[in-house]
Amino acid sequence: NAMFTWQRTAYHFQPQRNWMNGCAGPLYHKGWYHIFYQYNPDSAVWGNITWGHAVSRDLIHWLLLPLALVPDRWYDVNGVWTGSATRHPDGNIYMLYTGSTGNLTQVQNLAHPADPSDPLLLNWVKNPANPVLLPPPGIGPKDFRDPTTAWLGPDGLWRVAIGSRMEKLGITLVYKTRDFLSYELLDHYLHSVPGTGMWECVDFFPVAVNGTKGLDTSAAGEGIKHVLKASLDDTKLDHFAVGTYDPVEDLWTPDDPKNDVGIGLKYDYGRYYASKTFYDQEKQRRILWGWINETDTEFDDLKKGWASLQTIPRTVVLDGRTGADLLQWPVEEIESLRLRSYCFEDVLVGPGSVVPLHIGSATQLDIMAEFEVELISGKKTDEENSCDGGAAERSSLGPFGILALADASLSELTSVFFRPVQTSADAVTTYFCTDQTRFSKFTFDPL
Ligand code: DQQ
Repeated sequence: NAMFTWQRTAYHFQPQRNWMNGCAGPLYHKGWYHIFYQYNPDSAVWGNITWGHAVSRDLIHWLLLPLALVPDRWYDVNGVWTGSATRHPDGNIYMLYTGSTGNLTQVQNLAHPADPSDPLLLNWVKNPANPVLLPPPGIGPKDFRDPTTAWLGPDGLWRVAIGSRMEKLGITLVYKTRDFLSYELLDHYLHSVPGTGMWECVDFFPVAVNGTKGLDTSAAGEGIKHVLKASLDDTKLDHFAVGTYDPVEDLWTPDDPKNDVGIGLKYDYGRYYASKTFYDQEKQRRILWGWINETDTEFDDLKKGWASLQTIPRTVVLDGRTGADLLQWPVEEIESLRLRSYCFEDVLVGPGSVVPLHIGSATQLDIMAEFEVELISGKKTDEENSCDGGAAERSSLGPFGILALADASLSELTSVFFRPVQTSADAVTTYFCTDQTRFSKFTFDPL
């Protein structure tokens, strides 16, 4: 019989074993990048959610540290959930996080490093005033979670946003605070979008209209746009929109209502959820973490003993070409992992062909590919289709892409491909797809 072994990843962040979901409180402090991550120390399925903690000098190589926050109070006994860090001018770090209480009510709690001068922020202390925020009237006790990093307003008060819903209306509540202990709920939402349901893991951050530098979360005013993002509980997809924030009225308005939060652009069209950004004040970057949840079953996860990854962190800037989208790119530190590279220019990929690219053997590949497609103007249009047909279904212009993890006979492979669909004589919609129906899930070690 063959010994099944599931490949572990080589360079995506994951703990040694067990379940991980979205990150929390990412920050840069005294020479170290910190990630806290929701973790189940006891099993490879969600539960007993605790904050794992790791540090890195380069966002690529990580050192696992002891658990930072465990569910050991009545106000977080059913889980230390998503939270965010605010680096305060007083030199302290204010960590707000959601606790799931004994009766599964979601409340917000405050924690601080025991010693803010410790570069590793090893020990954390929960504020005796916890919980500092309870679900307000009209908000469901299980619809009140995931506080954002706070930002400073022109009145000298901090703002914190928390996603929620009213029926199917996705909403973002905003609280004002001076001390992170007592809060005033604003009498209006920062923003809301009908039909989008519960907004999890809300993120709200400024981006520079010109240039590629990241901005501190409190930046506002001329030459700045604000991104509002929500993880939609109903669809498990991360949506964002670019808009304009009025820091006096505490109102955010999408620049393009057709691309509002939850109905327009997504950060990523693969497995990607519960993302969160932080401002890297060392290199003046806005960095985005995303959680890659599994596509296999709980049985598989228990069998292999681990579940989920974090994406390679990405820098995020406004797309200067349109001012209406974001450009994301893996942090430059990832290039330190590249040992050798091959470049293939002007490879012609004819219809129905598979063109092998000979690179010798490799265990991990970082592939950058550009495809040029010649439009056949005036061609009959394809009926609108998407990724659903997998890599086998053809449209007039594709699909084309990469066969990754393919064995020599091409019986096992993972397709990553583009499918342009000519929806009218000169308009094309392009889908970016993966087809995992024939992917190689095991490596066989025949005994
Ligand atoms: N996961 C956390 C919540 C958050 C959800 C609980 C997003 O705080 O809303 O593990 O996946």
